[in-house]
Amino acid sequence: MTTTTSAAAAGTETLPEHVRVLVVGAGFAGLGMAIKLEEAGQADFLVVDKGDTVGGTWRDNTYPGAACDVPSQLYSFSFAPNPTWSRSFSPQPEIHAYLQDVAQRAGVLDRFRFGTTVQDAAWDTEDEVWTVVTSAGTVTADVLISGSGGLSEPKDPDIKGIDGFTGAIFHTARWDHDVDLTGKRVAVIGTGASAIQVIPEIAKTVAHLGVYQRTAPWVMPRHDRAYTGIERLGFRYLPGLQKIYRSAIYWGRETYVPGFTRVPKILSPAQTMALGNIRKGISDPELQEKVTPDFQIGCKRILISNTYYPALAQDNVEVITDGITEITPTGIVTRDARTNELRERDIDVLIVATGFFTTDQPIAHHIKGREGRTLGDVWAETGMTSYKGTTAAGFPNLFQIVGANTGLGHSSMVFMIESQIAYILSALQQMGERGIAAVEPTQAAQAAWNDDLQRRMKRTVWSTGGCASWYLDEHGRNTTLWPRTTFAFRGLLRSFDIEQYVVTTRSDAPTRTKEHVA
Ligand code: N01
Repeated sequence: MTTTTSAAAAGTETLPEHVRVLVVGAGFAGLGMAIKLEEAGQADFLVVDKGDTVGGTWRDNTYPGAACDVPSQLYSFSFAPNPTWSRSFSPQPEIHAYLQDVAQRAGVLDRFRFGTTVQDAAWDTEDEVWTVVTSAGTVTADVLISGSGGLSEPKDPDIKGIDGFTGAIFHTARWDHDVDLTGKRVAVIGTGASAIQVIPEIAKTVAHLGVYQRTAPWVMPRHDRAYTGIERLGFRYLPGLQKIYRSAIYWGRETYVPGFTRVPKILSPAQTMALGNIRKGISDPELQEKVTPDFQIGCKRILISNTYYPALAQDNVEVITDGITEITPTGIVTRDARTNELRERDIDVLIVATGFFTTDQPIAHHIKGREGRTLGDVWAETGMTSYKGTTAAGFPNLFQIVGANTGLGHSSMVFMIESQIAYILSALQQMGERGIAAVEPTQAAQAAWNDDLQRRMKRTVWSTGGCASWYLDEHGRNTTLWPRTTFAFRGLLRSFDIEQYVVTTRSDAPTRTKEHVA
């Protein structure tokens, strides 16, 4: 094995030869992991990220109107409350600033390497380390933690002619701030969470906005407001106050779980409220009908906005539901489903709000396990699967934060992330105490975990609600969402269940023994 060089001691921009723990990604997951490693006295870690600051998706998504649709009292680290949130639902710049501030205060940034992209990671069965090739050099690590998440790689639509478009074109997650949209003819493809935030903002200044809607989303009112001066004083000087807000939001959101997972009828009042939101924002019956979804609420992510429908009702905005057949160098061609007639609309700027690679995480294609196959190869056969959303059979000492079936439609991903961090820390602690070189879940444990998940999926609204969504993979399996309460997830990941793992022990002697602890 290569000699261990403490990354903590390195403190330079070059990569050390070896670290105990390499973390990929500096979003909520990677940053939270780094802070908790530091707190646990496991300082020999390195975090690499392709961007130039911490923040992950909150660094990359800078489109106008970007904001969180989970209140920040809950969508923040439990160990780092922020008394300065300006509103109940924070805008993206505040969340990004919060993460930068948390990182600064934790004193961990000396072990972050920005502008460093992971190109390939392969498990070395002989030395029992990950060999990770990055754009800044190669590093080996005993443990590899992927915190790259499901929203890191934007997905462009595969539409004929799109590459030949000669105007400005960009994805919402890679907003081009150099393009001035004032007075321009702009098209937005997609009507998901990102689109409904950006549309009201740009509709204010563009000459014409074409909203290309393939599926109408359910959009509920957004109960967003600025915090009062008294509340902000309270957050600063009454430490318990933020905890009370956080708990109230947390438990309020947990009450949605049975509606999503067992009895979708419970969501009917939400559907009525969303229909009311359409009628409040749009008076034209034809437009109301166009934007009314034809599936059960909850089947796709429920969106929240008070400004989306009024924006669609503006004179300079057109909702286009005809399917796109082609993009020409200067416009978008659609086909009228009834008359079969083609129509081209000229545009200056094309904004794609078409989401991310969620069921086929790009990093999986760069991680090679014990048998030399990538996680992506394995998932191509099995769908995205893992044990507890965190570890994978055949991939020793690989931990994924926000892995398979850890996503939420109703609450804060930061809660799930902190649950996984605790599990990983417990694993590292047990590995250290017992002289364990490598752990990987047994095939049986992983299969049982996934069978249980898929059995639970059958009656969820995500499977029965009559929609196609990014929650489902190409085989129709839901490999993205967690179908239980978030506290159940936390309980299951409270401590590392080593009996479900194949363990390679490391003795002082050079020989190592493989044992199945169960
Ligand atoms: O992406 P999406 P997003 N032709 O996949 C359409 C998080 N997020 O970036 O529904 C035409 O939801 C597609 O149509 P359809 C959050 O987790 C959070 O908006 O598939 N249209 C859909 O309308 C969210 O769920 C916040 O028929 C095409 C849209 O593009 C996730 O990010 C804010 C198409 C994609 O919607 C992703 O949201 C923003 C094609 N070829 C985002 N391909 C918070 O506030 C796709 N579409 C926390």
